[in-house]
Amino acid sequence: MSEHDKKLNVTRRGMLGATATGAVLAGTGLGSTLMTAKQASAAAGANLEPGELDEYYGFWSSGQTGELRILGFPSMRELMRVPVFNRCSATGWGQTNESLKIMTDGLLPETKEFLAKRGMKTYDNGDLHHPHMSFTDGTYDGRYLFMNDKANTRVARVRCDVMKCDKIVEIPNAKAIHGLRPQKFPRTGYVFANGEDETPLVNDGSVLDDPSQYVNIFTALDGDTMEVAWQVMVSGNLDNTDCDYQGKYAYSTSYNSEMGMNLAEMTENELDHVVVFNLAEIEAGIEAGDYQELKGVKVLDGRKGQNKNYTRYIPIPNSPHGINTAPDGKHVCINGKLSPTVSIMDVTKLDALFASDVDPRSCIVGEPQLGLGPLHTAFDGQGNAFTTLFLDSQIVKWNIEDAIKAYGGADVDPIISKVDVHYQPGHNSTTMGETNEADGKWLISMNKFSKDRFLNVGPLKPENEQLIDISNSEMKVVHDGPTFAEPHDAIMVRRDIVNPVNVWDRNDITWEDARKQAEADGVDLEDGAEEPIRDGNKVRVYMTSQAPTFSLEKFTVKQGDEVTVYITNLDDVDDVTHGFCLGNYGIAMEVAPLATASVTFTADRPGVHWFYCQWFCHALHMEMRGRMLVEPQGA
Ligand code: RUQ
Ligand code: CUA
Repeated sequence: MSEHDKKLNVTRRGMLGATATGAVLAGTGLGSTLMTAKQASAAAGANLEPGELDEYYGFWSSGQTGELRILGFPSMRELMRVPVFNRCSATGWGQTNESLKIMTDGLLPETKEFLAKRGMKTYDNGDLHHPHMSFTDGTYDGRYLFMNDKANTRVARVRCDVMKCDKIVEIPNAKAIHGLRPQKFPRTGYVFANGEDETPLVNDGSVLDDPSQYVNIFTALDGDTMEVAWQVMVSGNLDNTDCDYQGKYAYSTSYNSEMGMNLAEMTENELDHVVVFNLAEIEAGIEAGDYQELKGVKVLDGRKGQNKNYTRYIPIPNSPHGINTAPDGKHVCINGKLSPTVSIMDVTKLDALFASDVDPRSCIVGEPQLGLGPLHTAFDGQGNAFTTLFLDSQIVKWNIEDAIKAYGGADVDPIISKVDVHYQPGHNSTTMGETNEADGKWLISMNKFSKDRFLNVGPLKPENEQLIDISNSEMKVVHDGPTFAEPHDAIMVRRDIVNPVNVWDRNDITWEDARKQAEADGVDLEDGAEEPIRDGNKVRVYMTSQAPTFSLEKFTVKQGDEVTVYITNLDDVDDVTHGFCLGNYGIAMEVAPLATASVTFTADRPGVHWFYCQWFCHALHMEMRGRMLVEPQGA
């Protein structure tokens, strides 16, 4: 047992073991006070007492649901859903003017045109796979979360101060943004995003069924401005991506080096590759003007055979999927998927790879055989790695240094233990595991199938996420967590890093447009206006909310008017959110403490229409309502 194991054994397992005796006085960590049996098992972590707070924030993708989810970890209690690429009935995301601005500003002009023909302002679906936090100096800094949309080729950002999405950009030239990671060092910095599907570079129909003219695109965004900094054309589909702790390289797996169009073609080669991107060389290439400008973006040519110093292609067996940099800052695990191996790349050997004509495989320093279907690897910060085995339905714990020794010919088995999971794991994540502060406490296995683990809910089953205690050499599954479509990936962030506010700042940028419009109308948002302000057939209604009333009990407009309702919530109390729901108009939105929210619609139904507060706020919440009176046309 390592020193670390021993210590954890005392603080966690020791207490667990002591539950039978009723009470235990433990001398270290959590145990310096007298604990009851119940508290002791709570200290084991997964089951918190009512009112107890979790040690970590979990930020979860939701796959084809298109939202971000926040969980308390390790209790796995779902705390919040943050709408991003989806429409949300509760918050009005995708309907309020503030959210529509975020959802539409970053769309490509041709997309806006295309959607307008369908009567849409924005896409209302998304496929969110990879949420990752911004970094400073190799660890999370609590500023932002970044995430991809594979369905409609977008990247979004969520502000961690208010836990709302503030930017969504559609990436030009690329197709299907999949792998996504923020730069770890010196800071984010860049956000790296993989284009998974290959298409003609100018995809306007002039090239169709001629795959030889298709390319894949790697994109670097600026995490501060959310503008595309540059793109690199590559050969082969890009799958997952990660970057180093030195700020020099990013790298992406590629599962279709064949550039095949069907399954047989795509899996033909025994070896696919990892593409390594040399950030300094790419920046120098841009400086030197070695790019073409396409849709406002500088695109460099880093395809195979170009022999430029922007990229290198390292052969990897076979259709590699996940790629994960270890907290040691040196080793990168590339998960073989169709190969039972994980290839270990040494980042300190990458300089040589770009400087001379060395064999690209020279930076592979280990390739342990772990089991069938390795997809993703997580780390404990103590030299061990945890790899999901999709086909075997297992997690394997193995030692990186031992794997390197074995590759060098030593007679050591790097595999420490395996644990069954239920079933078919994709991603796994450890607490702080993708940072240089990995703490080796917990692992979550995100399993694609749950089959018989839960009550049957019909042909569509939940996925299953299993919490695993990794504080000992034997891993232990301690919790099953069913979840709906489809958490791919998650990060677990120490709670001291994340510090959201309780009420909005009145000066927040989110309702800047409302502020300007109110100013032009001579209205103070915090006072509201007694009467609607008419400007042709545009009518603006300024209201405030304070439990349990709106400042207007009624307002009158004419049929056919374009009405904008602005609501400012004057309640600056924790958790007193109001809403505005306009019956049979399909309108609803959230207005959190001290926020302003607005919504625009055409008053095309004459008559009396009640609006009400749809977030329970007060004993007189039911009474928090009013009327919109719509005078019929010609009246
Ligand atoms: S990928 S199951 Cu979309 Cu993250 Cu590996
Ligand atoms: Cu205000 Cu309910």
